[in-house]
Amino acid sequence: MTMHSSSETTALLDGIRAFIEPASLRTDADSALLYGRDWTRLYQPNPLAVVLPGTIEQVRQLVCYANDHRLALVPSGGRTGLSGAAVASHGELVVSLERMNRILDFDAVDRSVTCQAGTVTEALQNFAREQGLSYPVDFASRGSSHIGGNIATNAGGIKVVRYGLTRDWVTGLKVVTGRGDLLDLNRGLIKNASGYDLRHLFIGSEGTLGIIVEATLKLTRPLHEPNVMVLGVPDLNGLMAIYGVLRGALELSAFEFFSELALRHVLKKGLHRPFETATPYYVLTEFENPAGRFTDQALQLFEHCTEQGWLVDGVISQSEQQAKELWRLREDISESIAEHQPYKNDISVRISRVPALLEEIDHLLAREYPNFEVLWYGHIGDGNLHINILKPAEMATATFAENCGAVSEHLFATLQRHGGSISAEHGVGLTKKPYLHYTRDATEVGYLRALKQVFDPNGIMNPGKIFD
Ligand code: S2G
Ligand code: ZN
Repeated sequence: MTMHSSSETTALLDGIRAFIEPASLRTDADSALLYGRDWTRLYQPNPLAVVLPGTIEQVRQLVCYANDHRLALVPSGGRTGLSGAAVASHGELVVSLERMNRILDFDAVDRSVTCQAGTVTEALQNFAREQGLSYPVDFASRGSSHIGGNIATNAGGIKVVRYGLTRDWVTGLKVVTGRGDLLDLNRGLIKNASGYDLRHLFIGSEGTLGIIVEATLKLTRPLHEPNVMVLGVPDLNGLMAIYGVLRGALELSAFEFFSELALRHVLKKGLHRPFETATPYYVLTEFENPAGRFTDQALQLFEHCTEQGWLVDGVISQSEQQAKELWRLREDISESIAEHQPYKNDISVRISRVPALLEEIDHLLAREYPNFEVLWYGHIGDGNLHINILKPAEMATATFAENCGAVSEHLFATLQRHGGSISAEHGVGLTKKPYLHYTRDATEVGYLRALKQVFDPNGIMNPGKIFD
């Protein structure tokens, strides 16, 4: 896909105006900046224009038009992504689903909700709560992210240890393929053994196979009186030992960790320490505790882990308000460091490999990043680490990205030895594309390309994302 001359641009836009109302086609600079990028700040947004379809039929017309004119499309949700998958920097047409944001159907017997792709995640969570149920996939960007984008990246977040990922909650999907065909996949069925399940191809496809326009999602019962514990951990060795003890006795819904360095950035924003002691690492865990039935057990486990030297201090929430405040120590990390333009790693290994991996990369990062501030945090309970290197204020972004990219080669080679993934939940997009081979071998990438050819034969769907 190439950039367009001004006469080509005029002709292309006039063609779109034939089936999209003027107010839903934006060519102004502010819209280009707002809709032309996600939360990454490594790429200069430069879309041809931004179009906001209101119906599935308009989405289909856009895809057919794009095929006829070999016009690249970048599907756009809440643009909270961190790998550049929603970046339009080469004259692509951004297709924003934000106008298609309605909840269309709910069935209490099925415990199922159908919504348009542009539904904000938090709006769906609130709707489920109003029905006495829960949509349990949760993360800090819930107020901005769209369900369509959550599905396109198979979003994970903070409750994966109990509820799994977005993939586990999608029971139906309507997509417009890169050919312009509308597929109505699985239609909310629990069982459907009628051949390949194409739904699961689109989940995590990052807009490269087609555009998700509607989703049917399962709901579940809400957590009963969850309690939050934050534990002070002296070293990485104890982390997974604590996890093993707690998960064996309590119904955990979260097992997160973060370093003292990460905590200090959150504290700068006005939050308070969970307890007096400052420790190198912290665990934040959440467990169901109806009527305080498990409080004594949790305290006994706390004592046991303390006797083993795995933790040195801790606090258990005494109220819903305190639980929320403790969660902010973990959830506010990302926002509190954004000003430092962090180079983000989002890696995963099997849980059993976490201790060995932590040991190896701790040494690697200390050796390779002696002068950079490295923050550790993430969903350690499902094997997912977020390692963020903060850009020194005086260092140019390009120089910093080059330095970190070089270290990433070492990090991903280590990860490969542990059978891990270079991207646990943030997707590949643009930022992790150069490193895909550490996780998917050439044969497998060949199959990915073959599938892309089936669904998007003219290569108009989000070209350049995941692989070239
Ligand atoms: C998290 C949010 C994005 C980031 O905090 O779990 O997935 O900054 C992240 O890494
Ligand atoms: Zn995360």
